[in-house]
Amino acid sequence: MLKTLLCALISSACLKPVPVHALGEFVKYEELQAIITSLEQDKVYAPGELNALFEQVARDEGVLKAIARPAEGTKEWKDYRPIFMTQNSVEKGLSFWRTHEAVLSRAEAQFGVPPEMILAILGVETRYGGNKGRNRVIDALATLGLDYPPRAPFFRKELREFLVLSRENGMDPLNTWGSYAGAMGFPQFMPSSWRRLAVDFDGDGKIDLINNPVDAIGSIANYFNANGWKTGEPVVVRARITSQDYDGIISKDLKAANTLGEIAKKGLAPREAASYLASTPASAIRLQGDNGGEFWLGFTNFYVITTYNRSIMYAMAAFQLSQELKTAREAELANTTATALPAETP
Ligand SMILES: [Ca+2]
Repeated sequence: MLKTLLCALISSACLKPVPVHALGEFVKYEELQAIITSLEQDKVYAPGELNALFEQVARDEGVLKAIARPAEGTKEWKDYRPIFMTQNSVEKGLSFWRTHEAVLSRAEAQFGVPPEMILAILGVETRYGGNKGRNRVIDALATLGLDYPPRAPFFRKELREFLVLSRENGMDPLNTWGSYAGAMGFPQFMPSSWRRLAVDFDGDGKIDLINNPVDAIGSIANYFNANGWKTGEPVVVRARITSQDYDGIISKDLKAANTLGEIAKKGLAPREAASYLASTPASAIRLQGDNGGEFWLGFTNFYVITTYNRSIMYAMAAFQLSQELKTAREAELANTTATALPAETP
Protein backbone atom coordinates (compact mmCIF):
# COMPACT_ATOMS: atom_id res chain seq x y z
CA MET A 1 0.00 0.00 0.00
CA LEU A 2 1.24 3.45 -0.93
CA LYS A 3 -0.05 4.99 2.28
CA THR A 4 1.77 2.42 4.38
CA LEU A 5 4.98 3.21 2.56
CA LEU A 6 4.50 6.96 2.92
CA CYS A 7 3.74 6.65 6.60
CA ALA A 8 6.78 4.49 7.16
CA LEU A 9 8.92 7.20 5.59
CA ILE A 10 7.21 10.27 7.01
CA SER A 11 5.38 9.50 10.23
CA SER A 12 3.61 12.90 10.21
CA ALA A 13 1.80 11.79 7.06
CA CYS A 14 -0.18 9.40 9.27
CA LEU A 15 -1.56 12.04 11.57
CA LYS A 16 -3.83 13.60 8.95
CA PRO A 17 -7.45 12.53 8.72
CA VAL A 18 -7.85 9.50 6.52
CA PRO A 19 -10.88 8.47 4.45
CA VAL A 20 -13.53 6.39 6.15
CA HIS A 21 -13.49 2.80 4.99
CA ALA A 22 -16.71 1.02 4.35
CA LEU A 23 -17.66 -2.17 6.13
CA GLY A 24 -15.59 -5.02 4.72
CA GLU A 25 -12.97 -2.75 3.22
CA PHE A 26 -10.14 -4.56 5.05
CA VAL A 27 -10.76 -7.74 3.06
CA LYS A 28 -8.88 -6.09 0.19
CA TYR A 29 -5.75 -5.55 2.27
CA GLU A 30 -2.82 -7.83 1.45
CA GLU A 31 -1.69 -7.77 5.08
CA LEU A 32 -5.06 -9.12 6.22
CA GLN A 33 -5.11 -11.76 3.49
CA ALA A 34 -1.69 -12.97 4.73
CA ILE A 35 -3.15 -13.49 8.22
CA ILE A 36 -6.21 -15.23 6.80
CA THR A 37 -4.10 -17.56 4.64
CA SER A 38 -1.89 -18.50 7.56
CA LEU A 39 -4.87 -19.25 9.83
CA GLU A 40 -6.44 -21.37 7.10
CA GLN A 41 -3.18 -23.23 6.57
CA ASP A 42 -2.94 -23.84 10.31
CA LYS A 43 -6.54 -25.12 10.14
CA VAL A 44 -7.71 -22.71 12.83
CA TYR A 45 -10.40 -21.49 10.43
CA ALA A 46 -11.96 -23.16 7.40
CA PRO A 47 -11.37 -21.63 3.94
CA GLY A 48 -13.68 -18.66 3.34
CA GLU A 49 -14.69 -18.35 6.99
CA LEU A 50 -12.48 -15.38 7.80
CA ASN A 51 -13.18 -13.51 4.57
CA ALA A 52 -16.87 -13.70 5.47
CA LEU A 53 -16.10 -12.56 9.00
CA PHE A 54 -14.10 -9.54 7.85
CA GLU A 55 -16.92 -8.46 5.56
CA GLN A 56 -18.51 -7.37 8.85
CA VAL A 57 -15.46 -5.59 10.25
CA ALA A 58 -15.15 -1.82 9.98
CA ARG A 59 -12.40 0.67 10.34
CA ASP A 60 -12.82 2.60 13.64
CA GLU A 61 -11.77 6.25 13.36
CA GLY A 62 -12.18 6.76 17.11
CA VAL A 63 -9.49 4.15 17.70
CA LEU A 64 -7.02 6.07 15.56
CA LYS A 65 -7.82 9.29 17.42
CA ALA A 66 -7.46 7.60 20.80
CA ILE A 67 -4.09 6.00 20.13
CA ALA A 68 -2.69 9.32 18.96
CA ARG A 69 -3.08 10.78 22.45
CA PRO A 70 -2.76 8.28 25.33
CA ALA A 71 -2.83 9.88 28.80
CA GLU A 72 0.74 8.73 29.52
CA GLY A 73 2.05 10.68 26.54
CA THR A 74 0.35 14.01 27.12
CA LYS A 75 0.11 14.51 30.87
CA GLU A 76 2.54 15.34 33.65
CA TRP A 77 2.52 13.12 36.75
CA LYS A 78 0.71 15.79 38.79
CA ASP A 79 -2.21 15.63 36.31
CA TYR A 80 -2.02 11.88 35.66
CA ARG A 81 -2.06 10.76 39.29
CA PRO A 82 -5.48 12.24 40.25
CA ILE A 83 -7.17 10.29 37.44
CA PHE A 84 -6.56 7.06 39.33
CA MET A 85 -6.03 8.13 42.93
CA THR A 86 -9.55 8.92 44.03
CA GLN A 87 -11.52 8.16 47.17
CA ASN A 88 -14.01 6.39 44.96
CA SER A 89 -11.33 4.09 43.58
CA VAL A 90 -10.11 3.20 47.07
CA GLU A 91 -13.67 2.52 48.28
CA LYS A 92 -14.53 0.39 45.26
CA GLY A 93 -11.24 -1.46 45.70
CA LEU A 94 -12.03 -2.19 49.34
CA SER A 95 -15.44 -3.47 48.41
CA PHE A 96 -13.90 -5.70 45.71
CA TRP A 97 -11.34 -6.91 48.28
CA ARG A 98 -14.09 -7.91 50.75
CA THR A 99 -16.01 -9.76 48.03
CA HIS A 100 -12.99 -11.64 46.69
CA GLU A 101 -10.86 -11.96 49.80
CA ALA A 102 -10.43 -15.75 49.62
CA VAL A 103 -9.58 -15.68 45.91
CA LEU A 104 -7.03 -12.89 46.41
CA SER A 105 -5.40 -14.84 49.24
CA ARG A 106 -5.27 -17.96 47.08
CA ALA A 107 -3.64 -15.95 44.26
CA GLU A 108 -1.07 -14.56 46.69
CA ALA A 109 -0.28 -18.03 48.03
CA GLN A 110 0.09 -19.51 44.55
CA PHE A 111 1.84 -16.66 42.69
CA GLY A 112 3.41 -14.51 45.41
CA VAL A 113 1.68 -11.29 44.38
CA PRO A 114 -0.06 -9.37 47.19
CA PRO A 115 -3.81 -8.63 47.00
CA GLU A 116 -3.34 -4.85 46.97
CA MET A 117 -1.17 -5.05 43.85
CA ILE A 118 -3.68 -7.22 41.98
CA LEU A 119 -6.50 -4.89 43.05
CA ALA A 120 -4.57 -1.77 42.03
CA ILE A 121 -4.15 -3.14 38.51
CA LEU A 122 -7.88 -3.86 38.36
CA GLY A 123 -8.56 -0.35 39.66
CA VAL A 124 -6.29 1.46 37.23
CA GLU A 125 -7.24 -0.67 34.24
CA THR A 126 -11.02 -0.84 34.52
CA ARG A 127 -12.16 0.58 37.87
CA TYR A 128 -12.60 -2.99 39.09
CA GLY A 129 -14.50 -4.06 36.02
CA GLY A 130 -16.64 -0.93 35.74
CA ASN A 131 -15.14 0.13 32.44
CA LYS A 132 -13.91 -2.74 30.29
CA GLY A 133 -13.92 -0.73 27.08
CA ARG A 134 -16.45 0.24 24.45
CA ASN A 135 -14.71 -0.75 21.25
CA ARG A 136 -15.36 -3.86 19.28
CA VAL A 137 -12.04 -5.66 19.62
CA ILE A 138 -11.87 -6.94 16.06
CA ASP A 139 -12.51 -3.45 14.62
CA ALA A 140 -9.89 -1.94 16.93
CA LEU A 141 -7.20 -4.51 16.19
CA ALA A 142 -7.87 -4.52 12.45
CA THR A 143 -7.84 -0.71 12.33
CA LEU A 144 -4.53 -0.46 14.20
CA GLY A 145 -2.98 -3.48 12.51
CA LEU A 146 -3.92 -2.39 9.01
CA ASP A 147 -4.22 1.40 9.11
CA TYR A 148 -1.87 2.56 11.87
CA PRO A 149 1.61 2.16 10.38
CA PRO A 150 3.61 3.24 13.45
CA ARG A 151 2.56 0.08 15.31
CA ALA A 152 0.93 -2.01 12.61
CA PRO A 153 3.11 -5.15 12.96
CA PHE A 154 2.40 -5.33 16.71
CA PHE A 155 -1.36 -5.00 16.23
CA ARG A 156 -1.46 -7.40 13.28
CA LYS A 157 0.14 -10.00 15.53
CA GLU A 158 -2.48 -9.26 18.19
CA LEU A 159 -5.23 -9.50 15.60
CA ARG A 160 -4.03 -12.96 14.64
CA GLU A 161 -3.79 -13.94 18.31
CA PHE A 162 -7.32 -12.64 18.86
CA LEU A 163 -8.67 -14.77 16.03
CA VAL A 164 -6.96 -17.85 17.48
CA LEU A 165 -8.13 -17.00 21.00
CA SER A 166 -11.72 -16.60 19.81
CA ARG A 167 -11.61 -20.03 18.26
CA GLU A 168 -9.84 -21.72 21.19
CA ASN A 169 -12.09 -20.14 23.76
CA GLY A 170 -15.42 -20.25 21.95
CA MET A 171 -15.77 -16.45 21.84
CA ASP A 172 -17.70 -14.65 19.10
CA PRO A 173 -15.11 -12.34 17.51
CA LEU A 174 -17.84 -10.00 16.29
CA ASN A 175 -19.26 -9.64 19.77
CA THR A 176 -16.20 -9.11 21.98
CA TRP A 177 -15.53 -5.65 23.38
CA GLY A 178 -12.50 -3.96 24.86
CA SER A 179 -10.29 -0.89 24.84
CA TYR A 180 -9.34 1.10 21.76
CA ALA A 181 -6.14 -0.97 21.70
CA GLY A 182 -7.97 -4.30 21.86
CA ALA A 183 -7.31 -5.00 25.56
CA MET A 184 -10.06 -7.09 27.12
CA GLY A 185 -11.96 -7.69 30.30
CA PHE A 186 -11.37 -6.89 33.98
CA PRO A 187 -7.56 -6.94 33.63
CA GLN A 188 -7.39 -5.55 30.05
CA PHE A 189 -5.26 -8.36 28.66
CA MET A 190 -4.14 -8.15 25.06
CA PRO A 191 -4.96 -11.33 23.10
CA SER A 192 -1.36 -12.64 23.19
CA SER A 193 -1.15 -12.16 26.98
CA TRP A 194 -4.51 -13.87 27.39
CA ARG A 195 -3.34 -16.87 25.41
CA ARG A 196 0.03 -17.04 27.16
CA LEU A 197 -0.66 -16.07 30.76
CA ALA A 198 -4.36 -16.07 31.61
CA VAL A 199 -5.49 -18.86 33.94
CA ASP A 200 -8.75 -20.60 34.77
CA PHE A 201 -8.69 -19.66 38.43
CA ASP A 202 -12.15 -20.85 39.41
CA GLY A 203 -11.66 -24.22 37.70
CA ASP A 204 -14.79 -24.14 35.56
CA GLY A 205 -12.79 -25.31 32.53
CA LYS A 206 -12.89 -21.93 30.77
CA ILE A 207 -10.77 -18.81 30.95
CA ASP A 208 -13.11 -15.84 31.01
CA LEU A 209 -11.45 -12.50 31.72
CA ILE A 210 -14.43 -10.53 30.49
CA ASN A 211 -17.13 -11.66 32.91
CA ASN A 212 -15.25 -13.62 35.57
CA PRO A 213 -13.38 -11.61 38.23
CA VAL A 214 -11.91 -14.81 39.71
CA ASP A 215 -10.15 -15.73 36.47
CA ALA A 216 -9.02 -12.09 36.21
CA ILE A 217 -7.45 -12.11 39.68
CA GLY A 218 -5.54 -15.34 39.06
CA SER A 219 -4.44 -14.15 35.63
CA ILE A 220 -3.00 -10.84 36.86
CA ALA A 221 -1.11 -12.68 39.60
CA ASN A 222 0.22 -15.22 37.09
CA TYR A 223 1.21 -12.40 34.73
CA PHE A 224 3.22 -10.62 37.43
CA ASN A 225 4.80 -13.86 38.56
CA ALA A 226 5.80 -14.82 35.01
CA ASN A 227 7.30 -11.37 34.45
CA GLY A 228 9.59 -11.65 37.46
CA TRP A 229 7.69 -10.28 40.48
CA LYS A 230 9.84 -10.74 43.58
CA THR A 231 7.65 -11.64 46.53
CA GLY A 232 8.09 -9.42 49.55
CA GLU A 233 10.60 -7.09 47.90
CA PRO A 234 10.05 -3.33 47.70
CA VAL A 235 8.56 -1.69 44.60
CA VAL A 236 9.69 1.92 44.67
CA VAL A 237 10.85 4.39 47.35
CA ARG A 238 11.07 8.16 47.49
CA ALA A 239 14.60 9.52 47.07
CA ARG A 240 16.35 12.47 48.65
CA ILE A 241 18.99 14.52 46.91
CA THR A 242 22.45 14.31 48.45
CA SER A 243 24.34 16.08 45.67
CA GLN A 244 23.49 17.77 42.38
CA ASP A 245 25.15 15.27 40.01
CA TYR A 246 22.02 13.19 39.53
CA ASP A 247 20.95 14.43 36.08
CA GLY A 248 22.85 11.78 34.13
CA ILE A 249 21.61 8.89 36.25
CA ILE A 250 17.87 9.55 35.74
CA SER A 251 16.59 6.48 33.93
CA LYS A 252 15.15 6.62 30.46
CA ASP A 253 14.65 2.84 30.30
CA LEU A 254 11.87 0.70 31.64
CA LYS A 255 14.17 -1.46 33.74
CA ALA A 256 16.26 -1.27 36.88
CA ALA A 257 19.43 -0.44 34.96
CA ASN A 258 21.69 0.69 37.85
CA THR A 259 22.28 -0.20 41.47
CA LEU A 260 21.41 1.79 44.56
CA GLY A 261 25.14 2.28 45.15
CA GLU A 262 25.72 3.77 41.69
CA ILE A 263 22.73 6.07 42.05
CA ALA A 264 23.79 7.15 45.55
CA LYS A 265 27.19 8.22 44.18
CA LYS A 266 25.34 10.56 41.81
CA GLY A 267 23.32 12.10 44.58
CA LEU A 268 20.04 10.21 45.08
CA ALA A 269 19.49 7.98 48.11
CA PRO A 270 16.41 6.40 49.73
CA ARG A 271 14.66 9.03 51.82
CA GLU A 272 13.61 6.67 54.59
CA ALA A 273 16.35 5.02 56.59
CA ALA A 274 16.22 1.37 55.58
CA SER A 275 18.79 -1.33 55.12
CA TYR A 276 18.98 -1.63 51.36
CA LEU A 277 22.05 -3.28 49.87
CA ALA A 278 24.14 -1.00 47.63
CA SER A 279 24.09 -3.79 45.01
CA THR A 280 20.25 -3.75 44.76
CA PRO A 281 19.19 -3.18 41.13
CA ALA A 282 17.35 0.12 40.86
CA SER A 283 16.68 3.09 38.63
CA ALA A 284 16.39 6.76 39.42
CA ILE A 285 13.05 8.27 38.41
CA ARG A 286 12.06 11.92 38.14
CA LEU A 287 8.40 12.91 37.97
CA GLN A 288 6.76 16.30 37.80
CA GLY A 289 4.61 16.43 40.94
CA ASP A 290 2.39 19.05 42.56
CA ASN A 291 5.39 20.63 44.24
CA GLY A 292 7.87 20.36 41.37
CA GLY A 293 10.33 17.55 40.67
CA GLU A 294 9.93 14.32 42.65
CA PHE A 295 12.68 11.72 42.77
CA TRP A 296 12.11 8.03 43.28
CA LEU A 297 14.14 4.83 43.21
CA GLY A 298 12.39 2.03 41.36
CA PHE A 299 13.31 -1.59 42.09
CA THR A 300 12.82 -4.72 39.99
CA ASN A 301 9.16 -5.02 41.04
CA PHE A 302 8.49 -1.50 39.79
CA TYR A 303 9.66 -2.54 36.35
CA VAL A 304 7.54 -5.69 36.51
CA ILE A 305 4.52 -3.35 36.71
CA THR A 306 5.69 -1.60 33.52
CA THR A 307 5.53 -4.93 31.67
CA TYR A 308 1.78 -4.56 32.11
CA ASN A 309 1.76 -1.10 30.59
CA ARG A 310 5.00 0.43 29.37
CA SER A 311 4.86 3.66 31.31
CA ILE A 312 6.61 4.85 34.47
CA MET A 313 3.60 6.97 35.42
CA TYR A 314 1.31 3.97 35.00
CA ALA A 315 3.50 1.87 37.30
CA MET A 316 3.65 4.68 39.87
CA ALA A 317 -0.11 5.17 39.81
CA ALA A 318 -0.69 1.43 40.25
CA PHE A 319 1.85 1.26 43.09
CA GLN A 320 0.43 4.26 44.94
CA LEU A 321 -3.13 2.99 44.59
CA SER A 322 -1.97 -0.37 45.97
CA GLN A 323 -0.54 1.39 49.03
CA GLU A 324 -3.74 3.40 49.58
CA LEU A 325 -5.74 0.18 49.36
CA LYS A 326 -3.45 -1.63 51.77
CA THR A 327 -3.63 1.17 54.34
CA ALA A 328 -7.41 1.42 54.01
CA ARG A 329 -7.81 -2.34 54.34
CA GLU A 330 -5.64 -2.44 57.45
CA ALA A 331 -7.68 0.37 59.00
CA GLU A 332 -10.89 -1.46 58.15
CA LEU A 333 -9.65 -4.70 59.72
CA ALA A 334 -8.45 -2.84 62.83
CA ASN A 335 -11.90 -1.27 63.23
CA THR A 336 -13.61 -4.61 62.75
CA THR A 337 -11.36 -6.17 65.37
CA ALA A 338 -11.92 -3.30 67.77
CA THR A 339 -15.71 -3.50 67.54
CA ALA A 340 -15.68 -7.29 67.68
CA LEU A 341 -13.84 -7.35 71.00
CA PRO A 342 -15.96 -7.42 74.13
CA ALA A 343 -15.90 -4.20 76.13
CA GLU A 344 -13.31 -4.32 78.88
CA THR A 345 -14.54 -4.09 82.40
CA PRO A 346 -12.71 -1.39 84.31
CA1 LIG B 1 -12.78 -19.96 34.73
